Amino acid sequence: MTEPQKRLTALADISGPATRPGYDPAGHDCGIVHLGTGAFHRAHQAVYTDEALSEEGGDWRIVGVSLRSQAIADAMNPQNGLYTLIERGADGVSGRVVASIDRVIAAARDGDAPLAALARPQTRVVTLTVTEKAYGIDRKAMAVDPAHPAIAADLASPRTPAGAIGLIVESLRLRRENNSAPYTVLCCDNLPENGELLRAGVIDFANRTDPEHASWISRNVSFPSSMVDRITPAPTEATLKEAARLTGCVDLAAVETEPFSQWVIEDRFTAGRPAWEKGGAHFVDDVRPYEMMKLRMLNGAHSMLAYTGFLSAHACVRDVMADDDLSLLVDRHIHAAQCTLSPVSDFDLDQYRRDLVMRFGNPAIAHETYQITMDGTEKLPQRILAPAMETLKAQGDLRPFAFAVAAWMRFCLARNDDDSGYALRDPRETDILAAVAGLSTAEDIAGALHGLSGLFDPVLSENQTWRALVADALQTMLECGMRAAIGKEAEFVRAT
Ligand code: CS2
Repeated sequence: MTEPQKRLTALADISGPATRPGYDPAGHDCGIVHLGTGAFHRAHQAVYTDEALSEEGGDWRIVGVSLRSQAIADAMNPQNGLYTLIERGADGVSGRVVASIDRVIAAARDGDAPLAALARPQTRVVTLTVTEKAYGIDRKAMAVDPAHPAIAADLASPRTPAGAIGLIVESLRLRRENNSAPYTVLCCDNLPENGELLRAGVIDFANRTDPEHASWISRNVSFPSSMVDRITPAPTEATLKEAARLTGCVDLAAVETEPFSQWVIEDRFTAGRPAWEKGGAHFVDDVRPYEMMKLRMLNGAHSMLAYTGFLSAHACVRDVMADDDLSLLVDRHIHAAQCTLSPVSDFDLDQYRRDLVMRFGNPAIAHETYQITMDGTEKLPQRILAPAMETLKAQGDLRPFAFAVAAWMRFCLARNDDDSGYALRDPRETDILAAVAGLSTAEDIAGALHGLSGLFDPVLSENQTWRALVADALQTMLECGMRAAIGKEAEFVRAT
């Protein structure tokens, strides 16, 4: 195939097998502002919105806002927001062009454009995928962390905010001033009770600057929770090449993902919403059982396999699953997580577990283990530590969770078994490296990391059984190397 030259700028440009949306984008105004227009949003919420627009129409196109990156705006705006969604399944590849995003604002250079988009009366829903660490909410206190860089900056100048919470608070104030009804705020990050959490952060932030506004928000703004799921690796050259084949155009904003997709949402929208159910979204009264299932079974196993897999030279999740010993430990972890859950109505958890193993093993998806290792301190509490604490309470088997935590601790040393180094990429990187500096024994390292402020609940960190299991697993990892430690752990599982 000759390489295409023309950039994707209009649906009429498409000359390949990619399918097109069933609507004319120009006929629909924007009704959603999305904060965090990365690959995940383009593989998930934007696709549900595309389906809703195709099936039901409505003024529901999306204005994307990138809080940090300018690259996404630079890739998408010259394409009028169009991009290719590539689905890679075990039995083939398919592509479609998505037209639900109108444009992307790069907050770092576009002045007050984010506030203007949020304050626009036509904006009726604000969705977010900004990653766990971007909120700056102390999850134990259910309040903002005034030391978080974005929170500190926005508390100092609340009228010119740059962070997610500051933008929401100020734009809601502008809307009140202009007599526009509030929008609904829908958090789509992998956090437990994400709507409730964001609500608490927004109200606490507002309280610190304008208590009357805080009380108005608490009375008038709805923050439903939602659970999102779709495995989406970072796009690569191969993604762009495949998009060129599918569209006959150059597409610098293409994303690739698995065929599976899930979105469970609490149906509390005060200013209307797109017909996301047309794209398969599931509306429920209480999202908690679904999010717990996903955070503990999928994301928990993901974190465990990322630390063990990365440190045993498995670049991708599919390579982990092709390693018999490690895939056995992944399945053990998923099962241990499942044991902490109450039944989820209309849902077969055993089937979910089998599906997860298949999804992780998808040979067509190159999902890097290193990508998942990022931000461990933000992910561990809800993914691994919460189910570990419940297992402790129920006197269940703590070993799978201790093994996962030991692997994270081994990763915190920032060096492979061959002594080559890598970046931790964790917001608490400095604390972590300072805590483990100069330590060499498993007991000392585990002791230091258990002592990181606010990370481990004392119920767990002061439990001797737990501490011994973590230290033993870490000891084997340090003494024998990660791959051999995996082998020994798998041998233990097979023997019991
Ligand atoms: C992953 C998630 O990077 C990670 O931490 O566990 O991004 C995961 O791929 C998604 O939640 C799947 O829906």
